[in-house]
Amino acid sequence: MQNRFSLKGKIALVTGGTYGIGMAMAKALGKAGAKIMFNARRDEMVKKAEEDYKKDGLEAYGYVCDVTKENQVKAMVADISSKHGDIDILVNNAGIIKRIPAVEMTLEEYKEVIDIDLIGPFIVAKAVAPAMIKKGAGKIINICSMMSELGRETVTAYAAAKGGLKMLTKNLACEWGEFNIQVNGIGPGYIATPQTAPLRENGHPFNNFIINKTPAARWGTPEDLEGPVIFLASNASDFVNGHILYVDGGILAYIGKQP
Ligand code: NAP
Ligand code: GCO
Repeated sequence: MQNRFSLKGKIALVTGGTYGIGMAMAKALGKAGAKIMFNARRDEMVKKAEEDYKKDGLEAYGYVCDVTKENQVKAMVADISSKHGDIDILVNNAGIIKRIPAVEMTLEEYKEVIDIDLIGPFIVAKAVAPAMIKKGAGKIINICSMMSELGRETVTAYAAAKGGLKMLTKNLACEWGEFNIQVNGIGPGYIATPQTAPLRENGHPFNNFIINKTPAARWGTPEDLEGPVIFLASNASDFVNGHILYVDGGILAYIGKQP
């Protein structure tokens, strides 16, 4: 049974793997046997992350690549294929959020979130799919969100992107399932990373709000996503397709603690 979860000999690309959820998932995939490829936009962060992976004894190769730039993505995928082999596992993790009331958000701000969080995953999936189709196997995991299902004030662009990412996941699953490519999503709950730091720190009321909305009564950690990503990246999930696995401590099941 353990072999079902082994990633030995696999090439995994995790976008946005320089810190946060992406790095945690990439390290998990590496510890399960995969060779890690990762990318982000800032060269200094890519270099720092490579050192971090090495400290954990993991073989990881970083690329400075913006997921919204198709030419950069194609060049990265081609370089990985020529130096290491075709990508077996793609985790579309790179993403941003802008917390701005819709009426105040500029069109440029809205488009930037959609570009990175929804168009980026399409660009990268489209770049890795031909080799997966040729091989007759592949795993694509899109990192969705609570906002793939729920809304809240100030995150309109992000919710639109993550809602779209849920349906992109389901539709690619339909289109590529016959080639033995499983396309699924992970929907993390509220996870303690730099992205959510403004909501947790300096006594922000959102901190207790989320703890009261979560049956697990805590914020998630990036490490909480290690098992789910190994499951969806491994043969253990070969008949799971078009599924969004929510790793949220129960938020989506809960009306919230009685006052
Ligand atoms: P984070 O701490 O802000 O890290 C984001 C990562 O993505 C960084 O490595 C960043 O590096 C990279 N990135 C951003 N834009 C990029 C681009 N255009 N091209 C390439 N890389 C890019 O975020 P996180 O909290 O770890 O979240 C990771 C993913 O999980 C996101 O998709 C987020 O929406 C999702 N998520 C987060 C939570 C949460 O509570 N934290 C919950 C649900 C879902 P550079 O800036 O250097 O490019
Ligand atoms: C917010 C948070 C959330 C989390 C995550 C929840 O401002 O509401 O940033 O959007 O990032 O997506 O699943």
